[in-house]
Amino acid sequence: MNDLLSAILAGDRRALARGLTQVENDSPQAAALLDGLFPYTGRAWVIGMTGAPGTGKSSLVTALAKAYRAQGQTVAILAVDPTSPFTGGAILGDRIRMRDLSGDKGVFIRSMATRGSLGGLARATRDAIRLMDAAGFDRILVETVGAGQSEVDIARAAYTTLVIEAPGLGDDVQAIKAGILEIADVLVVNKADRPGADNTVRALRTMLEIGHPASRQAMIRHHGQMVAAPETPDEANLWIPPVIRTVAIDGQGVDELLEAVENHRTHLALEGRRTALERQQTEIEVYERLREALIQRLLAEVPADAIEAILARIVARTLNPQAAVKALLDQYSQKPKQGA
Ligand SMILES: Nc1nc2c(ncn2[C@@H]2O[C@H](COP(=O)(O)OP(=O)(O)OP(=O)(O)O)[C@@H](O)[C@H]2O)c(=O)[nH]1
Ligand SMILES: [Mg+2]
Repeated sequence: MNDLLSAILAGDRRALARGLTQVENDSPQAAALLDGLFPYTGRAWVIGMTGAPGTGKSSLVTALAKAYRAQGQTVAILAVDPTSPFTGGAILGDRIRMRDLSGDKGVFIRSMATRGSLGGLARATRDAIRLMDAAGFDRILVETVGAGQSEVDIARAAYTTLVIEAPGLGDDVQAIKAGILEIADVLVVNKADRPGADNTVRALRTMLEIGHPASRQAMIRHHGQMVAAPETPDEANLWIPPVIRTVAIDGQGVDELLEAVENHRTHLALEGRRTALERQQTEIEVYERLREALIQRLLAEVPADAIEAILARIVARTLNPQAAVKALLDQYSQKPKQGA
């Protein structure tokens, strides 16, 4: 295990690939590996990229990776597919799309599919990012299809989150899901070569104005005239997500996109914002893990037929779910032992 650990820290790609497989399988070795690696993480900049199917995420990941390589940064790519239990067709397409990157030792590409629950995928994603981080990559690009919870999970593992839209996904405002503004640090309108891109940009800007008060300076009445209100320190502190147009297939706008990501990175580096973000993400992760661990610990004590009996009673309306949980906790939860 120590060999694998030191090989990953030394940037050995095969060791990294093996470590990632263990993380994906949630093996006991993976836990030991992560224990050893954790002190060496926190150096890479993690960029989450999410959006509806086919908006051009993989093409954009490839283009962004190339732009970072041109700057001399190393890049690891993690393609997370929450919709499929197999690394199937989409990934095969990505291989072709990302083929420009193959053979470059400064790029590492890995895909991960759902094993078991979505919660399991979120954990595996975080852990995979940590391995890539410890292996010394400067930038980690994490692609996931915008499928509800998964994009929020990715945002919780990334420092900068890009939300990718494309024109022609139906009604422009309808296609842009609510809640996206909360997770987007940079909004990308890809396929800007296609008709309708202007409408998509406009729709996003409108949503930003409604959702982000600081994105339009407040107007106040002053001596009978409407003038811009002075910025409050709080507003000056806010990051307003820029809207960037790209054409991933020919590289248009990719430099601007890279600049927006790096600006966000600089923004977070100031005034302890990054620490605050990490504190927030850490809290979520620790509670998630705690919840999972407590449930597993409890269920390890409860005989399976006892659970079955409880479920049957609830269905028969002779027990309600709240009372069932209370009874389980009363009967099985470990009380601190005297002297322990
Ligand atoms: N015209 C045009 N086509 C693009 C652009 N970017 C990507 N495409 C095409 O759109 C299709 C989907 O691109 P992908 O990069 O696979 O999109 P994706 O979002 O990763 O797709 P999934 O991972 O399946 O959700 C491919 O045929 C790309 O060649 C663009 O800027 N303009
Ligand atoms: Mg893709």
